Amino acid sequence: MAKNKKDAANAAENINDKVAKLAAHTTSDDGELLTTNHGLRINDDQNSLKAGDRGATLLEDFILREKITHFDHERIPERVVHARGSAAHGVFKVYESQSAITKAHFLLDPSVETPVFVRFSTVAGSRGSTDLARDVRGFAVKFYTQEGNFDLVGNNMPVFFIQDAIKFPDLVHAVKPEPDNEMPQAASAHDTFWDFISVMPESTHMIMWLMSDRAIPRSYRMMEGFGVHTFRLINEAGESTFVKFHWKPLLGVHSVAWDEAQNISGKDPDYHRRDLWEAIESGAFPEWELGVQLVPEADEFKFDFDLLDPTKIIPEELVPVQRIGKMTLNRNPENFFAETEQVAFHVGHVVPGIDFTNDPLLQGRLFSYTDTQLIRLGGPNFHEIPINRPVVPVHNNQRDGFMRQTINRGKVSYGPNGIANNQPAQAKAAEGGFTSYNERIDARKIRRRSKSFFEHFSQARLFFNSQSDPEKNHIIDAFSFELGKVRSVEIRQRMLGIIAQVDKNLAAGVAYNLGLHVPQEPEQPMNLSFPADADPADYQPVDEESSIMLSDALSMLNTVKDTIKSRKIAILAADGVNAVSLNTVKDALVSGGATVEVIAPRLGVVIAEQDEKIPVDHTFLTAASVFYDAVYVPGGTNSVATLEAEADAVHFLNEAFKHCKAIAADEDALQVLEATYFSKKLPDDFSDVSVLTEGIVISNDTAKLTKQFIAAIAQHRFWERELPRKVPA
Ligand code: HDD
Repeated sequence: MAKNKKDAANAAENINDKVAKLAAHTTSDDGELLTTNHGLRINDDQNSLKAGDRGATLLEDFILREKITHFDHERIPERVVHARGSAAHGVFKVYESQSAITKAHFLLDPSVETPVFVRFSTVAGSRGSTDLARDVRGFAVKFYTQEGNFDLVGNNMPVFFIQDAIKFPDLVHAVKPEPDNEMPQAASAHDTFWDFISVMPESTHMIMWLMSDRAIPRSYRMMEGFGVHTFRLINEAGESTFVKFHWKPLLGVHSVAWDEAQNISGKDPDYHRRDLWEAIESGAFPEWELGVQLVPEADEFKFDFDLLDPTKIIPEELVPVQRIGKMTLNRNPENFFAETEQVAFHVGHVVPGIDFTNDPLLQGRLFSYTDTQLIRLGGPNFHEIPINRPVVPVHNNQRDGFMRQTINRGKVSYGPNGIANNQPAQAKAAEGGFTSYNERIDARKIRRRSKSFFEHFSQARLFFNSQSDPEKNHIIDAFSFELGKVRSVEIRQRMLGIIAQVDKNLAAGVAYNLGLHVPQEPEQPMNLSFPADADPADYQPVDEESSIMLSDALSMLNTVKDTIKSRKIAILAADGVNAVSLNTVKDALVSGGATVEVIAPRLGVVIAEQDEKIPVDHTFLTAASVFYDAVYVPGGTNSVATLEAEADAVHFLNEAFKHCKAIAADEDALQVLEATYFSKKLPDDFSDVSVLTEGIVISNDTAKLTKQFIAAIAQHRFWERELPRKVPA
């Protein structure tokens, strides 16, 4: 049967072009006259219709009523989780055909550029909450493939809190603000969360990730992503391979300090949103490689954990991550609401060649995502919202419902049918028709969990053991902060019992800060998550050793540290600054891809020693060291004298030092550094300072300073500065 005109047009153009398809729905008001929603031109949009110029407003004023009514309905329910987020458009390309393992079209042809839309989010906070909460980050990717949409709805942590989706509402209720007083916002540091966790030992591994610096990323652009569950890839021959999906950021995995995160939350709650937006606007397109860990079907039971258990990783040392393609985010959305807010992801949106496993968390998610959109986006036609539409045409017998956009022609809305030649016809597998993997199932109906899911500590321990000393200290601090905010001593005590199962030093460090003792044995029963008729003893966690003791991939210490691309550097200056060194350093940083901003006591310009006018980007009022990755103080007698006497400038440097950032200064700006508390840590002979371990560069040789400063910034942070313990600011 002949395709309709629109389909033919789609086939003729690049069918994969989501940009063009979205363009059909975009509009601009440039040069246009104001109208009502029905196209009537409006003459006066400043005054309502009244009975006399001092009289009451008339009900007749349909223009006023339309405008106010629309406004009254502008909000939709926020996402029940992941409400706070930001998104971007981009493209994905596979490096080479993956036909040996999958028939998914977008993973076969390196010349195909698949459009994507990616939304990053926090989990617990409301839409307007801070980006820098200690939280998991959502990492949801919609691939608009030529076989329909594939959504990889993952997080920046590779495991999850619970093993079965039936516990998800409990988890979310526990972590969200407490129901009586709606506090605290976007924070897990409260009684209900830790009460729940303290009787759910299956959460222990995830909690280790959540208490690590992974929960406070420097940028969305510097986070890993994980599909979490084990999925399946299916090739043309129908063979299945188990797969874990990874996103590896080309800029490496970096985090901020907790003190810094809290500071940013007050000074710029949009920090991650702004960072993503500005990076893309400036052409510094964020990139990730798609990685896969592949496990042949025959090896399903080869591991000391269950592949179906979402609280377990497959250590990269056991199964390496193969990088098979690259995603580049290259375009900001046109409209936050229409795109970022209305995008609807669903873990059940797969394409032929990708399939599910029986992970009970994944299975429950398959129900939840469509269901939630029905209330959030107001009905069953949310797939027609432009951002959600696939790039391929949709043909089925689904009809009607709130806000239906498609005008389906003809009489037939059922199948099979004779009137319309039994169209739309089902697609044969050879035509791309989806068929589920033919997994053999021979089982009794049972409401239970496999015993292979009962081991909860070995990978939590593997994670902790694999961290560097500063990372371990951060985890101790994070537990101490979170449990310190918990009011119930009982809950604190129970949690100590759990973390003592992971590592005695960890528990001892936290116990010390809480003024408690590590219990000899955890409180019993440790696990309250078992059925009414069960024997609690059968539900106690089993503790086994992991088959590997350390995994380098788990520590951020080992991440990419070879670039200053897209880092933000502050230059502190005042009138009389040495323009030559300022410009030389600035130019070198900018050509390395960094953004450089000049911060001075007031806006406008600073007049340099050489009379040059240097534009000022921010003052100490509008900027703070927590917005920057590194700081440089050029020389110049007057500038140095002003900055030394400027408390905010000194504080800026103290804080940058506290947060372990690279700091550079001309030798003749030393006076400013001497006003800081860390001056006593500076050696008399600066050539002694090992730039790469301490991150402080002081020199009057600008070429040398620039080179060393760039090397230091690329290291990101100098956490060793905190050893043995933190430094004040
Ligand atoms: Fe979920 C949103 C990721 C378990 C139910 N989830 C949501 C988003 C991400 C994830 C990134 C935001 C998507 C967006 O940006 O719009 N969720 C995960 C991961 C999980 C997970 C990685 C475990 C591995 N989720 C999970 C379970 C359930 C849900 C077990 C329910 C049974 N998730 C939802 C939801 C949300 C959602 C209620 C809220 C908003 C939405 O779906 O569109 O359906």
